[in-house]
Amino acid sequence: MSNNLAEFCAEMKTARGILLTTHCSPDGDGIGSQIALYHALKSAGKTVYMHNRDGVPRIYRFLEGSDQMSCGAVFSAGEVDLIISLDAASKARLGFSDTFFAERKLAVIDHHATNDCFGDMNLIDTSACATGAIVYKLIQHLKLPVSTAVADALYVTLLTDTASFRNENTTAEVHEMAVALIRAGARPWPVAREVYESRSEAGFRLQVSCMQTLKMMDNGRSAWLYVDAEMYRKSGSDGEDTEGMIDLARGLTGVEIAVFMRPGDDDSSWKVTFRGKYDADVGALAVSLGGGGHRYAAGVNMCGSFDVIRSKVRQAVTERLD
Ligand SMILES: [Mn+2]
Repeated sequence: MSNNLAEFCAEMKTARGILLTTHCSPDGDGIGSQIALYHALKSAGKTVYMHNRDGVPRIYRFLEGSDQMSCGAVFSAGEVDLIISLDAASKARLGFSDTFFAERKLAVIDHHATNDCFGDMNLIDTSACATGAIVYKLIQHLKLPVSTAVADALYVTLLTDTASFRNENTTAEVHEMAVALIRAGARPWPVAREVYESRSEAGFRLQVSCMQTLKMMDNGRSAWLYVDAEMYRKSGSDGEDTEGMIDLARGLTGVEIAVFMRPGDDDSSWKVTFRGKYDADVGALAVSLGGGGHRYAAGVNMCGSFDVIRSKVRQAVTERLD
């Protein structure tokens, strides 16, 4: 990775305008990585922009600089010659058309094992617990300051991609990085309050309806939950309010694979999310259905009716548990 790191640094130094982006339906790792690198490069005097297709989820809007993020299918707010993609395993996951990338160099920073190296330059470290951990190394390599704003944003990437320091990717290095960030000014309690203790009443009511959809399959080895458009409408909630619901299913004893379904971006598609707990590799499961992700957390967008998709997924899950 070190050679790539040097190449990345050289490219960033010569770039006139840098655009930082992440995948659709961004998570804490994508948003935190964008914001951390934004502040760090700004402090070096670079012209930097942040943009992603869907914007900043409500629970991450407390991060300083999040109001500088633009969103939508196109970016036209400034001149850009280098795009840096953060935490996206494929170009398609960014959700932009080809014209978005025209005449702009594309650099990729990511930690997904399924990353297909779609950039002109690729900084991929599959051993990193979060893309934010790679961004941290980059910032250190560039000798840029880790301000409180950078520290909070990077802390969010660690916290969310390790599921609060619980997942198997929680190593001594992860805790060491967390210590360094806290010493640099990251605030664990205010961050945890914003990320995990700010569910709206509408979101809570959605969770109640979602929990009623629980189905146990494969002799209790898989647990299934979903929300649909009607539940959103009744409770006054949206897709952002589904954050963390799949973990309720994985938390059941004996469950090896948890599956969560919610409406996709259009009427004819569904987002299917997977969590694994023991041996079953849900990353491979998602890939077999056309998606991607990690060994214990993955997902796929599928077109079709709820029933058809569910039976397809059910078959794939059962095969995976054989
Ligand atoms: Mn990530």
